[in-house]
Amino acid sequence: MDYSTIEEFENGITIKDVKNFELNHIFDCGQCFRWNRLENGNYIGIAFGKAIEVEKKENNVIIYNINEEEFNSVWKGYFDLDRDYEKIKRVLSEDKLLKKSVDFGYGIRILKQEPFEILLSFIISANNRIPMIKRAIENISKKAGEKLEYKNETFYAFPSIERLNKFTEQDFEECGVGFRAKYLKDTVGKVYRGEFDLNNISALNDDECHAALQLFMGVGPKVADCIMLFSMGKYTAFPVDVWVKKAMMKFYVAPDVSLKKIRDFGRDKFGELSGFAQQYLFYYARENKIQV
Ligand code: 8HG
Repeated sequence: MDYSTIEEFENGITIKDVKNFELNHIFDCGQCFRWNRLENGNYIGIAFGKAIEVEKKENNVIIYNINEEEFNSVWKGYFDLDRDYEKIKRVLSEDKLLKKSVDFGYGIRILKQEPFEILLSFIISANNRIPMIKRAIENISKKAGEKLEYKNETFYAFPSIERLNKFTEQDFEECGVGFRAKYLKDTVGKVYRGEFDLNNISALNDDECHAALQLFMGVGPKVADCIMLFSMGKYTAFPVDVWVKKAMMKFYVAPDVSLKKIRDFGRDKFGELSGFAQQYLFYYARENKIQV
């Protein structure tokens, strides 16, 4: 467990003595698209139908707009606070090549996000850039999501399956998703009609889950890895995008190795901790714009 106690106050909670928790590492490491930094360094994000604000003050983390009960039922799991990241970092740092990335992103935690939102978000992510992905998800939420008020500002929750099932391909296109509109339309329909059940997929073992996710249109091995890692708690996932490929080439493998081989290599090397290793590598490579 990476904190000591919770204290509730009028419009939020304080998590005391938090370890391995840095706002920019968590929210800017590529795993989420609905968190934005404010000028004072706090972040505001939308998840689970709420707008919440997070502040780090010395060793405490303050979450505004939730109470202790909501923390226990939703946010503790979302921030993966029951996990000891010290231990993960210790094991991964035994690899001197990986240690550099772990030291760089020492406050990363893997968020446990909502499967339906993450499924659509990472379909949008394919061959896309993070600012564009964020904008498209924001547009989709504005178009069909529930209005949320926080600090006299309006935010929009990610839309429900029912609301999104009413979207035409053109509705998606208007949100800036490009050629992925037809994949999104098809995917929402499959989930809405119950042809594909995300709870069932999530209950499969890691390899079966990875295969099952790829039955959705627009989901290949990389996107499936992201979905299972960021929303289903499956940590043998090892998503290989351009940045992870560069990092792996820099540290471990030859330039002509295929994405599939890089994935296999990473999973063999990092085992149950593959997903974590991948996140430290992604953040390090992208923030430092590494070249190989
Ligand atoms: O966290 C991520 N890990 C990996 N491996 N790839 C990611 C993450 N987040 C993210 O957006 N991507 C992909 O990288 C999506 C898109 O193809 C590209 C944007 O930099």
